[in-house]
Amino acid sequence: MATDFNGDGFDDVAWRNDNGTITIWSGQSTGLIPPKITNAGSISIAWQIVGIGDFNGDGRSDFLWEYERGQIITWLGTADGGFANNQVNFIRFKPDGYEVQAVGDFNGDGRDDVLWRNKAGTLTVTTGTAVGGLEDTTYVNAAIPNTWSIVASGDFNGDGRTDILWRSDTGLTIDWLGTADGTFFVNNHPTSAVEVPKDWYVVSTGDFNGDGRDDVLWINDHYLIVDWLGRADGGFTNNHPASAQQLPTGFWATTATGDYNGDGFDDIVIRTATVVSTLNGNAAGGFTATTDTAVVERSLNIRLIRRHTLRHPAPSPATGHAASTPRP
Ligand SMILES: [Ca+2]
Ligand SMILES: [Ca+2]
Ligand SMILES: [Ca+2]
Ligand SMILES: [Ca+2]
Repeated sequence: MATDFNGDGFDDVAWRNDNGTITIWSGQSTGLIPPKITNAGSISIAWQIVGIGDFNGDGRSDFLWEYERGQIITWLGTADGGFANNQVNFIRFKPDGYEVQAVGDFNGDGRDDVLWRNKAGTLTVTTGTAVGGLEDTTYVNAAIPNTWSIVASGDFNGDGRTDILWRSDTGLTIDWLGTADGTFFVNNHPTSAVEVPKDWYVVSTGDFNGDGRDDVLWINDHYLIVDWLGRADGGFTNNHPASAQQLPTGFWATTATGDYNGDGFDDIVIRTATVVSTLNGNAAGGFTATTDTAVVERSLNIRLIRRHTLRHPAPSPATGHAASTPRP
């Protein structure tokens, strides 16, 4: 997920320490490393970041926070690499029983929105407002069975609206494309459905080959990464030949993607327990390892966004309207 907190055109990475402190590493022409560090504030760990996006549409990425009792606030990115607590403009409770699934500009109005899902599998969207708040919409789809999970989001077909990627328990992937109207998504099953072996997992998305369409980054049990390139029809081309790469011994996590060196190709941050480095995207949609590394404390956590698991054993009825049901 590309994140540019200070709006300078270079993507940045946010870290959070176990004590709640936020640190920003700012991208620059030389890349993310050596890190250009801003200490961006601290908040009790009773508050968790549940999403990152540009909710007020000013070109700077913002944090979406959730308190343990369900209050939701935003912090708006500022030009100096810090954040303005937006509690004065915006505080609300999350939709009852719902958890954040994805953040993106689903309707293409220039402000990021939040997609929520409840335990019954029902989706709803709140849309970003000019003051960095969230407005309820009338969009609610019928329940999607909990054998399906939303595993990623990105603008896969490059039309300016964020799309979402689903995966079933059996490994099938399908995307839903963002639309300008109030329904938010159209099921793109015909062009996007692919069965992927279950030892492969979606890590993240980013426009790794710089063609204006987001691509999907996969990893397998043996830490091999491969990307799929987004196509104009919302389907994907498996880019295994150009992108397959074995991650280094001791590899721990790769959750951040963005164009940290500003060359137009999204890059990947990878870390071991104590060392961070980047793989730089290239025109073929592959990745070029850099020799630059930075040391980090084990307690510094790049996986900021809590992943909710909404599975529960009883299958939900598949009664959705046809355009929004990801079933084959
Ligand atoms: Ca913003
Ligand atoms: Ca799209
Ligand atoms: Ca692309
Ligand atoms: Ca880059």
